[in-house]
Amino acid sequence: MVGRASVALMAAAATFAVAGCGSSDDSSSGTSANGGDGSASGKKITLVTGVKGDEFYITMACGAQREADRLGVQLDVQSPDEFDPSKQTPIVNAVAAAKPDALLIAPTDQSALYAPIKQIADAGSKIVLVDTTLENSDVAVSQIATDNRAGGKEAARALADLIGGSGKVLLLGFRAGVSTDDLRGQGFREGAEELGLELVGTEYSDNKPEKAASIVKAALARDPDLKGVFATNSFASEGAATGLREADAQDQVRIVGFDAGPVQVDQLRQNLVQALIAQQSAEIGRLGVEQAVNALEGRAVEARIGTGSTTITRDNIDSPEARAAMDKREC
Ligand code: T6T
Repeated sequence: MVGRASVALMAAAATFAVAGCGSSDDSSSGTSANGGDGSASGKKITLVTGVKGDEFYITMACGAQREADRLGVQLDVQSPDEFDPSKQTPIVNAVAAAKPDALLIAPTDQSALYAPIKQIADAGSKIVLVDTTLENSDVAVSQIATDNRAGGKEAARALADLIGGSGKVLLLGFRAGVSTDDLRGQGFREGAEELGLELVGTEYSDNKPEKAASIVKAALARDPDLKGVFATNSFASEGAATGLREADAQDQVRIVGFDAGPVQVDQLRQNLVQALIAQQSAEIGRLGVEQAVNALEGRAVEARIGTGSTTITRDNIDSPEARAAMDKREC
């Protein structure tokens, strides 16, 4: 049983080196560059992301790696094959055995990851929650995330603009019980209500573009006068655009998607998606390492840091702000 579990873990836990992430101020001197006493220098930090191959997390890991290089700490990045607590938990359990000095993690469920993370905190590692959070975040010294509720509200505003102020809209989430998704949905519902949009339903795509495409086609069959979709992450947005194209409804239904990875930006250029709410992915990773090092050096730590978002449309897609907010496939 143990053997089978560890083989599965090796297959699932993609440890990727973020080599080549170095910034212009790379430091290999091993001394702390943040004015601290350098006691964190050489310490080991592990970052566990939500899923492998997702440009949001790749970009976040790049920001974390640049900061780790700058501060002279070691960073190891691990990612499950799927955005699923049952895939992420064994990785966290293996990290516990390795006893890192600090763990940065994006929990894939608000409650299921609590116990696995707590065991690491109880063993003395500093925990920083990045991107997603836990219902009970007392295990963490710091948490850093986009203001997802505000982002969801902004999505409602952008969608209302695109559909002329009124009409039927669908909320297409990626997984209930994930803090980012729950908060984006909450903000969207609040915004839609304030603006008088008619919400016809909330559905979840399980982080699978194919499922998002089917959901959108079924929603159109139920409500042929559907006017808008808010897709709460990159995979939901990608699939929603595919679904509308397959239903030949891309001229009738407008999409606002969260995240701005390469596929989403292409879809925006092709007018298959009309607005993207982009996160400061690299900055979330950078702040995560910064706060972990502060904790390791006994310095003041910020319990909660909110990062902003940038709304990208075809009007500003080539602006420096929009380009800076786009996620990358590699560092
Ligand atoms: O939207 C991001 C992230 O913020 C969310 O928690 C999970 O999905 C993404 O990684 C995008 O795919």
